[in-house]
Amino acid sequence: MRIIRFKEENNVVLGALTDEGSIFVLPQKDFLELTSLAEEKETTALQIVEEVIANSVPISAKVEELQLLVPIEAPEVWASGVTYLKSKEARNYEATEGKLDATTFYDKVYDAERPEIFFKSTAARTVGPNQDVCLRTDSNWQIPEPELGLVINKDGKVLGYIAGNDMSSRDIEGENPLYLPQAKVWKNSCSIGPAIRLAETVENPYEFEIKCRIYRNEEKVVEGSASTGQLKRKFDELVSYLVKDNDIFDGTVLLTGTCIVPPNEFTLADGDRIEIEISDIGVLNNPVKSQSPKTLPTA
Ligand code: DO4
Ligand code: MG
Repeated sequence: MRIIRFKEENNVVLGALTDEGSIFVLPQKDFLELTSLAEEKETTALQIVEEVIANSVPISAKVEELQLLVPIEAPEVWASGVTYLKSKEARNYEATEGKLDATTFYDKVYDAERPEIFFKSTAARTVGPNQDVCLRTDSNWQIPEPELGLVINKDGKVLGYIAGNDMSSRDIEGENPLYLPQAKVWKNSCSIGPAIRLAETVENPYEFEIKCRIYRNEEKVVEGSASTGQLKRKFDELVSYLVKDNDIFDGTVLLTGTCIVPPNEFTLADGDRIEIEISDIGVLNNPVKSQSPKTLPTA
C-alpha cells in the first residue's frame, strides 16, 4: 500500500494507491495526520487505510493521469554517504582525479563505525514528481544519485519508504571534502516521490530494486540498477546516528546513499529527464533545468 498526494482542481488530495493500481481518497490532509491518527488509535496506518477502502469506491483516474505532488513536505531531508561500495569507488575517483591507488577519507568512512550523515535539503528546496531539478551554474560535472529514502518520525521510527534523488556536483565534491554542502545543496537539488510505501507493508527493506534512467532528447543515455541488499550498513544504524543528540521533526526523510553512478564522462544537461524507479514504490520522474547566474546587488 502506498500513499500519494495529488492536485484535483484547486484542492490537494491525499490518496491510497493499492498494489493493483486503484486509488482511494483518504480523509486526512497529509501523511503525518494519517500516521498520527494510527498512533493515537493504537493501530497502523495500513488498517486505517483498509477501513477507508472497505467503505468507499476508487476514483476513476489512473495514477499516470494525476497531477502528483510531493507525497510529504519533509521539513528536512538528511542523507547518508558512502554506504555502498560503488559510491566509495566513485568518490575516490573524483577526489584523486582517477588515481585510484591512494587511500582516501572515503575508504575510511566506508569502514568506520560512524556513518557519513549530512544535511541535504529543506522543504523549500525539495521537489516532487515531474518538477524540475536544477543544475548549478558553477559545476561541469553533475549527476543524480538515486537513493531509497526512509520517512521517519521524530523518534526515528520508520513510517515509510520513498524514492529520492540526491543531486550532486562531482567536481565540487572532488575538489575538497569541505565543499560537500555546496556539492549537495542548492535550489531544487533534491527530489522525493512519487509515493510513500507504508513501512508495515514491506517484508524486507533490503530487497528494494533501484533503477535509474536518464534521457536526452527522449533517447536513453544512462541506465543503471542496484539493490538495497548491497548496502554496507543497516537502516536502523543510519537512523540511530541521525537522531543521536539531535532533535528531528516528524516526516523527516533520510536518504540512504547511492549505488548507481553514471559513467565518469557523463554530466547532466539542461533538458535531460531523470527516472528513478524503486520496486513497490514507483517511478520518480524529473526534468533537468539549468539556472541563470544570479546578479548580486551592488553595495
Ligand atoms: O561523501 C559524499 C556523499 C556521498 C553520497 O551522497 C552517497 O554515497 O550517496
Ligand atoms: Mg548520495
